Amino acid sequence: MLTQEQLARFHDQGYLVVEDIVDKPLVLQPLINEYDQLMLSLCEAWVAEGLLGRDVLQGSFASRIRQAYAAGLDYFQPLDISLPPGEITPDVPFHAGPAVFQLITSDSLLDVVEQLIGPELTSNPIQHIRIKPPVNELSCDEVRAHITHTDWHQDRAVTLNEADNTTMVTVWLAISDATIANGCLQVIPGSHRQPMLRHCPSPQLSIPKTQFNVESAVALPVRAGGAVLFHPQTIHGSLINKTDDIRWSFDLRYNVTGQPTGRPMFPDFVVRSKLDPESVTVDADQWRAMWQNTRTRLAAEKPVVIHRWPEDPVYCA
Ligand SMILES: O=C(O)CCC(=O)C(=O)O
Ligand SMILES: [Fe+2]
Repeated sequence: MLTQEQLARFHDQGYLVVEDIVDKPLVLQPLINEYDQLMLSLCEAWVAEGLLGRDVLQGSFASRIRQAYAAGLDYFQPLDISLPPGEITPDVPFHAGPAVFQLITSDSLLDVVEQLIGPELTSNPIQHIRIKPPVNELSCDEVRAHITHTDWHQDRAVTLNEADNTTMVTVWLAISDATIANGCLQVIPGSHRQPMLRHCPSPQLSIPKTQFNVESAVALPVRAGGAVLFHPQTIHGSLINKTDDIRWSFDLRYNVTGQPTGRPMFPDFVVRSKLDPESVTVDADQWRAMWQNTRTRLAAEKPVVIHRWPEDPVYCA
């Protein structure tokens, strides 16, 4: 639970670092184990196809990630906890496993989120895994925000405009210790007080640095099992991973139940409710089925659009 002082700091600054927000043996370790198995099976398939050498099967989780990246294999989408934007195929991989469900619905985490936005809580479908290899192993044209550093943006801008007034919070959870050296999050304190700024769509969704005072940025190291919580208008990004190990985080979001999620084509679900406790989804299989059904439906529909920002050659120059 947060102290009054922490709550006041969140509302004043637009962010808060909370160490040990989830239980290590009960929540973090099962998650790490689940991903270890998943990455091993991906690598086994790639070995069988001749895309990776057998030695990858002896290595660690981190070395498998790095070897997959080096071989040009996409480890990201099969590990991600969302469908991708754009064209959805009936077999596009994603991961909605039981340990991830346990994380999203973890009581200690929801207790904190409840203190920030109240007891009617929905898991917002804008949620990702980010496993960042060392920058010196990335190809020089790598721009993807789930692989390299993330440019400055507000999370409000990754929703459709239906959610412009939705009360929501982002929970950025460190799975490995996040440090200044390996690419922790950085924020602009107090920036949640301004409205959403215009964003540019490429090479990553971002706010031009001319639009805010980048000098006031604060880097937010946090240990594994801890989180950075922030407001949807807080300007943030992440640093480059300058170490020789991976940097691993999840970003989850919650909104007040009944308000638009900003990604209506993807499934949300109630994680906590005082008004209607029966409405809470408690079954991990049911949650996975929601995503599977969504994939089937979207495979027959137009490509998924996740933001509203056109390229503007003057503003975005
Ligand atoms: O981890 C990162 O690189 C950035 C994550 C982010 O933008 C978010 O959690 O909203
Ligand atoms: Fe973000």
